[in-house]
Amino acid sequence: MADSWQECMELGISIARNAGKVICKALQNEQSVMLKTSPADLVTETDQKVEKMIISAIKEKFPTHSFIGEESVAAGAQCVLTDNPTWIIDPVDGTTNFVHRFPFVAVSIAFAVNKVTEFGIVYSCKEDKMYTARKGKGAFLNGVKLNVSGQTDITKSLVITEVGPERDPKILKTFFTNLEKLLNIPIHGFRAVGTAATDVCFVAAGEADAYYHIGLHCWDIAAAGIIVTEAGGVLMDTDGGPFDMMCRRIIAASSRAVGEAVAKHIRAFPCARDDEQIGVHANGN
Ligand code: LIP
Repeated sequence: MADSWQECMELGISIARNAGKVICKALQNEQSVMLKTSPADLVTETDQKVEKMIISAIKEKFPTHSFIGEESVAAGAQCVLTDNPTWIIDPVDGTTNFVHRFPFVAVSIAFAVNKVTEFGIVYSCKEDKMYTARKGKGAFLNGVKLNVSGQTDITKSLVITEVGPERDPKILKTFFTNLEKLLNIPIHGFRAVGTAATDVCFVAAGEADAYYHIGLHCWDIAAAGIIVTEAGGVLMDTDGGPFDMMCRRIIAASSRAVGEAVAKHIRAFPCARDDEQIGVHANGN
């Protein structure tokens, strides 16, 4: 059967690479920084410009497709995944890194049909690392096959997490309590890089053994999610249950054993699903 989505994936890769060039060029200039839901939830004109560029380039070829974009949702668009072919886009994953010129910034583009992700693309533009995966066809970094570490022992694991833009004292207390419990297992260590998409790709590449985060969004992890599963990893909710990209909770791990060990030691704070927050970003509350 002709691979009907391959053309979409090839277009997505080309668009991601071009978007990465725009981001890297913009890194040389001072950015006008705006705030979204908190004093640490940043957005720049580059985020908005790159998302518009990605969406218009795709619409030119596929005008009937749907879109979920971080900055479109922030401007009030609905964040609802339908059966229609849908592109899920984070134009600049790691915006705070971008503003500070911390060298981990990624373009994240996923494509879903009937609510199933067909492919994911994460382009870490400063590193020139193109992570890709097609459903059932493996995961790759610049064309080289990716495999998770396969680590099954949490006490031998390097774990990645992020605090995100939350500064609510109760949320921060939960974050640090979770981290303390994991460190006391003990795990080998933790890292926080500031871009969820790249964090998950580190697990896919076998460079870390687990990543967990509460409070991120579907656009942060839709693409990296298929990259880590196609690399042999597992995705789950932070309670160990089935992963749902709209529920804003994720564990990505080298093995089910490590993922479940993380789930056993952490608890989530309540946060509304992406598809229930219609327009919440628009007015920041
Ligand atoms: C970012 C995530 C990161 C998180 C940041 C932010 P953005 O996404 O990728 O993991 O720590 O707070 O949410 O907003 O840069 O696309």
